[in-house]
Amino acid sequence: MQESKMGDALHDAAGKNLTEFEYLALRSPLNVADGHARQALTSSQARIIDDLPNMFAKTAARPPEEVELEACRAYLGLLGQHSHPDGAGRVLACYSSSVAMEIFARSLAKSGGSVALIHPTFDNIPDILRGVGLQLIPLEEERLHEGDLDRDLLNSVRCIFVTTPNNPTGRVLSEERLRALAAQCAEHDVVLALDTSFRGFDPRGHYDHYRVLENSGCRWVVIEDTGKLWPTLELKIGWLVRSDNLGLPVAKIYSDILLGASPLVLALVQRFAEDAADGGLADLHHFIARNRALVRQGLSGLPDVTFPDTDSLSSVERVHLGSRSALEVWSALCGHHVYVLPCQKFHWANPAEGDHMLRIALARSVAPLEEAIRALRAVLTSS
Ligand code: EGV
Repeated sequence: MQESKMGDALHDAAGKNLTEFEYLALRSPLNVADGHARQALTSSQARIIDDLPNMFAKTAARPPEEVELEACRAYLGLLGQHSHPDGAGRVLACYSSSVAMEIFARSLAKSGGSVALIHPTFDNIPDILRGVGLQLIPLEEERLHEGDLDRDLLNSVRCIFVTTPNNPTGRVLSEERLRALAAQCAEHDVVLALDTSFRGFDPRGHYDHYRVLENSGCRWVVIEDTGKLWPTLELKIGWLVRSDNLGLPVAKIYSDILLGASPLVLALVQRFAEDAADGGLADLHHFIARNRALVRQGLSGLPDVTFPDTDSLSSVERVHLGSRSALEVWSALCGHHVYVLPCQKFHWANPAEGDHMLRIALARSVAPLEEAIRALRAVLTSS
């Protein structure tokens, strides 16, 4: 009886997408599942939040396009993206990067076709792309970093979609590889789409992507996201940035969905970006590095437990469990009210590849992270 109940629960769990796993975690203080920032505000960030009523009044008195332009410049400037366009219609502010992605996907789907999508990656990307009727071809992360793509692949797709730094691996597309990839996309008239939602955490992703993209002459979009960096209770912006020659009706489809993002949220993003430029980003990098060390040390010495993403600077950390089942460990942890993310669904074309891995969120306050890791250690010791 007990065994079959457990079997049913695991069967139910196996059908969930990553975000559905994240929903389960939202009500627990020991939520290390989602990749959103949930650590405490720093003292300078808390001062910005204290100033919200004042910001509201000031922002209400300004032209919205000016608020939007300044927020975008502050954020993209912080991350080294100095050559970003800021002309009308080239940067579209959305409520979230998933909304930006949906708008891009719908504009691409109007004329059908296939997309080569990085594998593994967060599963709402394949779900959004498939949801508008596009066919997907997995592009192995390893393959992408090795060298040029197959001409046959480039001839068979309308778009190459790359998450950099990738989620969950943290792997960053180098400037040299981006330049070569953009040249190949230009040659084959393939749209190059980048999702850079995690770039804030990794200085290797702070070279000026827009200079490389603009110089390549390829058709491109970049989806930028402020939502992973700062604990702003889901007040965030996803920007859809595009090349002049994109040739897809993104602005039209944007108009179907949004009039615009909130100027108050844009002003908040600007203030957080300025604070980050003033030392906050370096502090955040130290904070994440410390939490990563805490996870690795907290699980050290356990037989067959390893950390596959040796060089990752991202705000998530994968743990390989050896022969242990990720779903069983996930389920045992739920019993301790600790929520992690099993990795199957990141491997959207071959979920079994994620059978023995968990993802731990690092953008959390130290005390709950330590408590979650103690529980994980106990579960792994007895399994
Ligand atoms: C992460 C979830 C969706 C996404 C979580 C994420 N958003 N499904 N629209 O933001 O790594 O946990 O990216």
